[in-house]
Amino acid sequence: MSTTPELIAKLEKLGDEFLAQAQPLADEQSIRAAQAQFLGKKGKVSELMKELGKLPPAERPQVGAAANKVKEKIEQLVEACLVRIANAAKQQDLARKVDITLPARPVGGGHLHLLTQVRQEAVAVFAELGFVVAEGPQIETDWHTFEALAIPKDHPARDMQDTFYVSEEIVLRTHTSPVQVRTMLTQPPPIRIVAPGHVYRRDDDPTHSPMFTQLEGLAVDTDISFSDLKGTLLHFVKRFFQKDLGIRLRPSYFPFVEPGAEVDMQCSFCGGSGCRICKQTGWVEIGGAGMVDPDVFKNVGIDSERFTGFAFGMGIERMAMLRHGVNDIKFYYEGDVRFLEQF
Ligand code: 2NL
Repeated sequence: MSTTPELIAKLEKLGDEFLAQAQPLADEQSIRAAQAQFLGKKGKVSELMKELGKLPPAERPQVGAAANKVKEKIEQLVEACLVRIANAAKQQDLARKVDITLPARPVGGGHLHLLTQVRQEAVAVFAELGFVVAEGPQIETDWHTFEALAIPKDHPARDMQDTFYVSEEIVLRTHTSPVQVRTMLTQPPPIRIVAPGHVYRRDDDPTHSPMFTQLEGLAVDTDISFSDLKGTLLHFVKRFFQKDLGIRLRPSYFPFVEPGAEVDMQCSFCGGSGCRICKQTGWVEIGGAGMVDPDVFKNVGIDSERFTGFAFGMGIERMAMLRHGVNDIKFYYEGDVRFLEQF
């Protein structure tokens, strides 16, 4: 049983005792535990205060005051300890060594899509020959897409199976020919244009996409001949593939040309000796061509007695495939960076 002065001395000692215990602690959790050990319900201060009842009532306030003082002191020490560990953590963070001489992680640079590259390269070859780029709407009238090109109403190309109809008279263009039609309607010969762009057909399988990219060409002048067509296509193939490859024209039918031909070139992979790409034939088809049919000239108001013209069309996806060995059309549109970044 303690006397009042003894109890006060014991209380006062608790402050130093707490300090000694908390000083080496380095994390908030253990400081809070120490705090509870001194100030909690069953803590050291409460323990001493149990003796208060045994003192003469007149002396009790003195002891109460001493207890409050030591509680306050311990609270302050807790605060000080928390500030100390926060500062220590900050110092540790600041002292962390950063090697600013390390090379930065490389940032992958973007580039044009393969089809855009191929399209620009093809256009550049025709530009050297004096062709200029013409563009037009992808949502077209039936007249510009079919009627003007002498594609009759019952032609298979107009089949619901092939054409996306927006309405009875409006379609998604199935080729870029309406661009040439619009040019002929608004611009007198001589005309030398290439029309690259997206076209749409109701096809979707491993070798067909509902949207793909075409490049068509048109030359109209007073004395354009079939040999001009052949020379233009031969020059294109040699220049675009940077190889001395030959072409051949096989008679074929398109409603808007007469005569019409399918265009083959010697296989750029094997040079004509036969391989997987050309199915051992040495030749690959790259498009179609022909002399503009007089009916088409009539539809756009060009005098077919004075003017002749050639036209051709090819697929950009096919050009890219022959240039880079891409074996599935879906790679062009999937946006897989592992494919795209190779080009
Ligand atoms: C192909 C076939 C071709 C044309 C496109 C054309 C355009 C007008 C007049 C006459 Cl305005 N012809 N274009 C002619 C022959 C063939 O394309 O296989 N394309 C991928």
